[in-house]
Amino acid sequence: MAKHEELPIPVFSSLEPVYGDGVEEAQLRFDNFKSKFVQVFGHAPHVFARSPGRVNLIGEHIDYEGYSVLPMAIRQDTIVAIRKHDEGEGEKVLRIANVSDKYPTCTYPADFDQEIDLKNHRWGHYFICGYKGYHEYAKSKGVNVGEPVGLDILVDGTVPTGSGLSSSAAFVCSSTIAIMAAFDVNFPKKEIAQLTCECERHIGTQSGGMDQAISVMAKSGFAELIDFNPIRATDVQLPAGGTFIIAHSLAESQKAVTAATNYNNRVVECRLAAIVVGIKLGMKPQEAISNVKTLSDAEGLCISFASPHDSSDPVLAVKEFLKEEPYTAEEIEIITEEKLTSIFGDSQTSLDVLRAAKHFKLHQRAAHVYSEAKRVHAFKDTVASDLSEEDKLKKLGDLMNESHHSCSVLYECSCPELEELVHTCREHGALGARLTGAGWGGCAVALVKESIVPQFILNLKEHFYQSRIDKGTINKNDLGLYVFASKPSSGAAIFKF
Ligand code: NG1
Ligand code: MG
Repeated sequence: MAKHEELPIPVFSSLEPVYGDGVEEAQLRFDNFKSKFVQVFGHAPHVFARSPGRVNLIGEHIDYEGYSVLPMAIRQDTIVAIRKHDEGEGEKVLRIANVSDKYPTCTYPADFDQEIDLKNHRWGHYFICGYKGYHEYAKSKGVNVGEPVGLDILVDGTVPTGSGLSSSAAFVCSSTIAIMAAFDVNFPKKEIAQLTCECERHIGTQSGGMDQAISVMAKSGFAELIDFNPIRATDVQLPAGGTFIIAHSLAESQKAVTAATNYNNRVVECRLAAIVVGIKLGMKPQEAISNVKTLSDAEGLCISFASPHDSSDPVLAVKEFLKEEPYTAEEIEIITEEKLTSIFGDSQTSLDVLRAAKHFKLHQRAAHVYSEAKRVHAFKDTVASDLSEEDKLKKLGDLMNESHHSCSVLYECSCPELEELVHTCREHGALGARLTGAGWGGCAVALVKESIVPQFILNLKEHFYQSRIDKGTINKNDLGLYVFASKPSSGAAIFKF
């Protein structure tokens, strides 16, 4: 039998296989969605695609450094309906409408081939990522996409935005898959995961591939260990006695807007740390700049350069080769013998980072990445171990707490609201709690014993959310959107009804 990731995106003629218990609610949503499409565009859509958000259980900010991560899909998703115009029909434009009034209809020419205008952020840009991605991919495979034709598109997303649950990947993946389905092509999931990861970078964040990989390849009932280069997913069956609770800190992180100082800044710092480690291990600066792209590349060097009495442990290499005080650009340039602006000359988003950065915390960022990469494997090994369920859950919780500490102190991607939330979770019985996703706002994920779930959620409501309800930050009736238990859900799908 072909491996899961080698299979194309499944095509279904009913909602049942994807939505399971929630099928009635999903049916209602799709019925309204279809009517809305007809109301907006005057025709029925040809095809639908869906792709879910995700919660990352452990392995934060290491996917772009080449290390494995361990997320699971959540039931919240983005659905996209599409109708491809016949040749010669109407204007050759992409009209992208949303069921929510928050998102005004966006229009782009069907032959859109310039870079996305990052200075003017528009929600439709995420669809365009998928559109560009599909065309780039088709070109590389020699698929003829024919003359540009108009597309009518309607979108409905239930993954909360700016929450670290990857609404962006849900949108980009469902768009890409819907476009492919409209053009009658389908590829193996692992290729779509790679493609969508690359095409989301058009939005200006130098993301790793975790979100798209899990969104495309998730299987109901399992978390997945995702490896990169090449992308691969291995099922991880979580212990039955534990539940993951997702809770929003109510601080929204606008990654597309803050990329230069937050997300992309860390990507640049990791790259610099990797180059410096490479040079300290004996590589010529030019050689390190050309070949050492990630901290996992640098770890590979630690192994091959280490003499018998040296350790090849990258955590020790960080201690030995990277000073704890932040580096100035000039200090790094003495080591690299090249201007940072020329090292990153081919990437505008990295140049934006260099312009905004005061200094570079190479030691701390690398120490986080290497220790977090180990925690992912410890998590997976714990799940598979023969510890008692009680001990397993405790160990998983400890690893989540350690991960949060590292994100907060070494990677500095937390924020006061997330700190308060994580502490509140632990005070009320969570075995472990951590920020999830990029951070700087968004959600925390807590591991809680199944038996205390209802009480735990009540406690969070009382001790974290009530004061925010009183202040009017959120509406009491919306609480279910901000704190909920989550089971591992299924991945991307195409629907043809
Ligand atoms: P979110 O939380 O969706 O912004 C981001 C990246 C991931 C990963 C995490 C941190 C994108 C699309 N996703 O996720 O690849 O690096 O942060 O672990 O940028
Ligand atoms: Mg995102």
